[in-house]
Amino acid sequence: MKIKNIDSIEVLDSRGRPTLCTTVVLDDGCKGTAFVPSGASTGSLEAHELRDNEERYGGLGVQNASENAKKLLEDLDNKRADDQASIDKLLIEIDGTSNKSKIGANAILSVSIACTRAAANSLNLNLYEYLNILYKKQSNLHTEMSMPRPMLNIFNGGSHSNNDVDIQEFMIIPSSDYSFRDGLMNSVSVYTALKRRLSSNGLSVSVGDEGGFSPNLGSTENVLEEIIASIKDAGLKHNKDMFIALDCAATELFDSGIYTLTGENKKMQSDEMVEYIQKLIEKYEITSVEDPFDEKDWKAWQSLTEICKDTQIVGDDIFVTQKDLLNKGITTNAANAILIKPNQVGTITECFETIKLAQENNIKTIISHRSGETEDSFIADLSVAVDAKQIKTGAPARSDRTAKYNRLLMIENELYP
Ligand code: 2PG
Ligand code: MG
Repeated sequence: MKIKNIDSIEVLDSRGRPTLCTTVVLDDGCKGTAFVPSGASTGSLEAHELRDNEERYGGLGVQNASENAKKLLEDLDNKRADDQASIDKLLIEIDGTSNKSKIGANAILSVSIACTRAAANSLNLNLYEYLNILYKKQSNLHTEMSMPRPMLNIFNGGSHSNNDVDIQEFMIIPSSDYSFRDGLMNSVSVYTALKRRLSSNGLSVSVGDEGGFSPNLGSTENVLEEIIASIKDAGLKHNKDMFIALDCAATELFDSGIYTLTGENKKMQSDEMVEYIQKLIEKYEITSVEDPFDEKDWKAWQSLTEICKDTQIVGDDIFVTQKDLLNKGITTNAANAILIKPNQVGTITECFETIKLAQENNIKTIISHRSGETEDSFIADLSVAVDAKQIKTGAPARSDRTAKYNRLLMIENELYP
């Protein structure tokens, strides 16, 4: 299974922005194709997404990245596709920068993922089975595959919408008492109930970037009230059948030491923001909060993690899937969970290293999509393969999001028929 060709073209993501579609071809005729996602609320230390900055597509073209991906054949020609660690090491060395800015993390990730798919095809294994074998080999852990609980973003605010809601994501999480398929079905009932409520109140039911509804509701509390009412409308019990999670994406709300919530006319210092989040958690029995503070406001992170011990405090922009930052988070007790986004770090091997570090230190893992997605469902297989237990991949609507849920339904049917 030696690499014989790499092809890469510019395609579109769910926001209509260019992204890469890269195919690795092996000498035995097997192929693997990967599409790269793209974020809107990005952490400053994420691996670099190479854009052309030319006139076409408003500067967002990825023709240079696609040329770079194809050129990688010069170094990868004849290398075994199942030697993922060596391939990723080589990709990192060829780029040579600390944030993959020379070749572009988008080019590198597309090749890294395409190799895993090509190798799985060559070995005649399901992608999740192959990734599980690879993860066990690279991490030295005895990882059993498992179905994740989905975190479904049913209401979009922040930079994923143009409404007046400041918090970026309002998510529901079905109870682990349910199978994946039943939990997803319950989640759809809540999504549909919310649509009905909004519609009957004369509010818009058009959706934001991740498929969640996005009318003007002003305050965070108004949205939470609607979601809790929708859980009830669906005949389910909040905190028994269905749980609530937030992604505040607070780096976007922070400027010169102040958090600004325009929807509720609030300006807060760091310690006031800690109190605000703590009150939300208590009043609305929220079980998971992602990026409650700016990526550099480590003190606030530590305070909340200390105060709200039973709540999942998830680091996204603060860790950007990188093991050194997660290490700092572990030693300072800044969070108790991490979001894993392959394109924040750039190779599958580095992703695995961060997941291993989390799992060995009792940090919960959530495999995540980006707000700009494609039909690629790689993260569904990844979440099963590394026993992540949670996946965040948007509303149960729009094919860029349902591609992942549908893939998980197929995997569940194979693993637990
Ligand atoms: C997030 C993500 C995905 P984006 O903040 O967690 O929901 O958004 O891809 O825009 O960073
Ligand atoms: Mg986030």
